[in-house]
Amino acid sequence: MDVNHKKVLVFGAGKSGIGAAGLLSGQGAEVILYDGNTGLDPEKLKEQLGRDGRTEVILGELTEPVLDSLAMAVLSPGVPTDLPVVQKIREKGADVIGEIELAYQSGKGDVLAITGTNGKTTTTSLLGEIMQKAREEVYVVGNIGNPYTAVAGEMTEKAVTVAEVSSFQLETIRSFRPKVSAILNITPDHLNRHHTMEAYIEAKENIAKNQTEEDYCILNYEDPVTREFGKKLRPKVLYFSSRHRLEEGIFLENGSIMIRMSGTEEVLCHVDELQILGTHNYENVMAAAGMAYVYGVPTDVIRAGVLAFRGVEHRIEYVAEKNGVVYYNDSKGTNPDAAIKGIQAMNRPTVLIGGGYDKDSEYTEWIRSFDGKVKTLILLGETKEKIARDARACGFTSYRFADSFEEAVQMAVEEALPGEAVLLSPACASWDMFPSYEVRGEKFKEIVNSL
Ligand code: UMA
Repeated sequence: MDVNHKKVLVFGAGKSGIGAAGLLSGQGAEVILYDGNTGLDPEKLKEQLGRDGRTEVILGELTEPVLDSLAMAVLSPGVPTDLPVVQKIREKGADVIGEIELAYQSGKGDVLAITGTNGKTTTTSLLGEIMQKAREEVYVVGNIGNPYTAVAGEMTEKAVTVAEVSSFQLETIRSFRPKVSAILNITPDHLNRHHTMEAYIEAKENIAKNQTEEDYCILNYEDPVTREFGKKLRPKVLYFSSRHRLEEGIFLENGSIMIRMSGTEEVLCHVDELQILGTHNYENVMAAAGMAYVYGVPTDVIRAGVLAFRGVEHRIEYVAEKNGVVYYNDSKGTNPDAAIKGIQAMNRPTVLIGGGYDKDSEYTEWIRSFDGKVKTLILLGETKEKIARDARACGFTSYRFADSFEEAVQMAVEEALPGEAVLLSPACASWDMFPSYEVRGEKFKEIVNSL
């Protein structure tokens, strides 16, 4: 849409909203930055908006005259699409899109996009590093923490955008069409927002909805949902597998990552050469490598990127060893499935810190994965009672409750003996206590480093 001289509402004054407001303002729109939280500081928001002094900031309620004046609304990822006020904006005839769609419409060049319940950030970072070795103009954006709208305005035709896209962001796309997409896996998450598993899967699968026969979609052969999805797709499909030798695709065989396509077979690397551990990470490597490969990056460049990659902050991150206890920060374990990977990576008795924002998750599989490794579970946040109930049902009673994050870490410090580990891997989002999992992880590291 040509937004010049049109009133556009940017819904949500977080990172995405600030990025979107700047982009729209540059395109001549009359921007209103809106946020439901009246506790925000309008002066600080104006500062964040920078050079643009024209954007109006509204906090709290939206009045009828404002609603009537809108030509378009751009939703931040965290804004549910079924909010009554969003419904109302639609009914009044304004175009409602998401921040990713706005950026896509405004950006240039090719997009390589990654979604999935777990592994998105690792795969996106790795693909970003590979692309930086292969191309001159590379942007790494999206759910990873850098809003796509913040850079869309500066792109040239040579740009390659590597985007991590969440189900929230994919719910509101319209023309977004990646040249190469990937769905890493789909397991239950964010069910309080999407309501049903079907709606969550549908949002994820949106990543490929505008792709054509010229494009590629990289899918996990070992995930029943994504394997099935590949059978009905318009774009070309390339599977990756950690368990099967594939006719065509990228797979793990005797510890080697193999690429097999168009009658040729190459060894990319051996997993012992990698700096990241665990089958879930080998899957992330295969997905990123597969994306780069079908995009035309030479195998030796992919190999160099993969071997140099050191992993992602807040993901089973080693923090420090204090008094013989090793501390790991897995704040990015924001759902039970991700947190299971955290436990699996532990090789010593572990004091685990869990609990947080309630996303309607089930915790029994996570508790079953403890496999005798978890000595004590320290619980906090909105979900603590619910997790304790699930733990009792699984016969695990070695848990304690903490009232604050600081208290939880302190309890873990007291419980852990030399030779043991403390792992922050909450299986829940951070939003009941922190603005993001990054802030939670930073806080953990700060406390541990000050011990
Ligand atoms: N808001 C309202 N009304 C609502 C909901 C939110 O006014 O009903 C306002 C809030 O008061 C707040 C603002 O919206 O001021 C926040 O918007 P946001 O939640 O979209 O946050 P951003 O800072 O824009 O961050 C978003 C993503 N956040 C979410 O999806 C919740 C970030 O992903 C992303 O990095 C960023 O855009 C840049 O693209 C974070 C995330 O937790 C890391 N993602 C989830 C996940 O990975 O599981 C999906």
